[in-house]
Amino acid sequence: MAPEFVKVGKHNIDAKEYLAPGHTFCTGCGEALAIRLVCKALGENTIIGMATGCDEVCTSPLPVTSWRLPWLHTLFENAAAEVSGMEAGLKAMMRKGKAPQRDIKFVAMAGDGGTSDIGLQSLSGALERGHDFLYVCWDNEAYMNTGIQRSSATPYGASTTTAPAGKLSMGQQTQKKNMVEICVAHEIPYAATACPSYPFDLMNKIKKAVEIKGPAYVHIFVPCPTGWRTPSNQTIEIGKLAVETGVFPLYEVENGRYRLNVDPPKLKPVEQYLKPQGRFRHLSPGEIAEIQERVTEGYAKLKEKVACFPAA
Ligand SMILES: Cc1ncc(C[n+]2csc(CCOP(=O)(O)OP(=O)(O)O)c2C)c(N)n1
Ligand code: SF4
Ligand SMILES: [Mg+2]
Repeated sequence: MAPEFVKVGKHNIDAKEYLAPGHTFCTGCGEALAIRLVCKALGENTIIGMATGCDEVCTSPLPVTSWRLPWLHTLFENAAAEVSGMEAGLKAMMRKGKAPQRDIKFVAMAGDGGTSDIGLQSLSGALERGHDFLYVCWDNEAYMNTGIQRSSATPYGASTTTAPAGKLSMGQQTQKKNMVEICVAHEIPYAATACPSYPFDLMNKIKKAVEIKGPAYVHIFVPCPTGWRTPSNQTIEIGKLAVETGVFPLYEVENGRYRLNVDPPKLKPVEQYLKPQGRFRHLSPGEIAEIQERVTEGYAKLKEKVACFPAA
């Protein structure tokens, strides 16, 4: 059946909801919103393999499920391996006439813990083998589902339950792992960042990523009111501040060529992003200045790449 669309400005959005109501995400969860938007961009003929995390636990409290797309839960370690197996297997069956010929979108999904720590090896393998699939990471910057433990995507200075701020520590002491650049280093055709505060940019990137032949990676920044200690009605605003301060730039890399999708004429001070969040509330002016310096430098480096290797 052909999908029905609703018109929002100049955008045609799939009218169907693929994430059914009744899930157990917290109020104001950025991850829930991102999943809903990603599924609208993917539409039918999609098969999803998903690692454990809030994405899985909140959508499939058996015997009920919120999934209206074919969906398989996998281990924490191997979402990319599972989906690459599905892609290779189903395509082989189609070649042998054992399955109907269809253009199927194969999508792996996992949180930042399942991506940048525990599933990194299987992601790297799938990218290197060149499977025709999309990998989506929900980055809420910690292991949220099990109680806000730090991951390698947790930013410097954030307080988590396993890197708590207190008299002896300022919270997370390492820098956030740059997953997009790790994926770009695999020379895949498409890698991008996105955030549900910019819903059309996010959906356009997902559509582009699944149309491109070969592996694609989209890293989605998802504010988490529970873990970041922010009011649940501030999720969209916090996502915008991350982009407007340069903390989380929106960009895409097509065959090694860079494009910035939102480039404010002047970045806002990073303090405007940090201050509303309880996880950063303990930071001293000196620590904030240190973070500012790093963000400014990181953004300048990204702009250099855009200038030296611009996307067409
Ligand atoms: C090998 C393994 N280790 C630990 C767990 C327990 N576990 C389940 S969900 C989760 C946290 C997931 O964090 P992340 O991938 O960032 O997703 P989020 O919940 O933050 O969305 C953990 C540690 C597990 N299921 N498997
Ligand atoms: S803990 Fe965070 S990511 Fe998980 S459901 Fe709640 S708000 Fe969403
Ligand atoms: Mg997480």
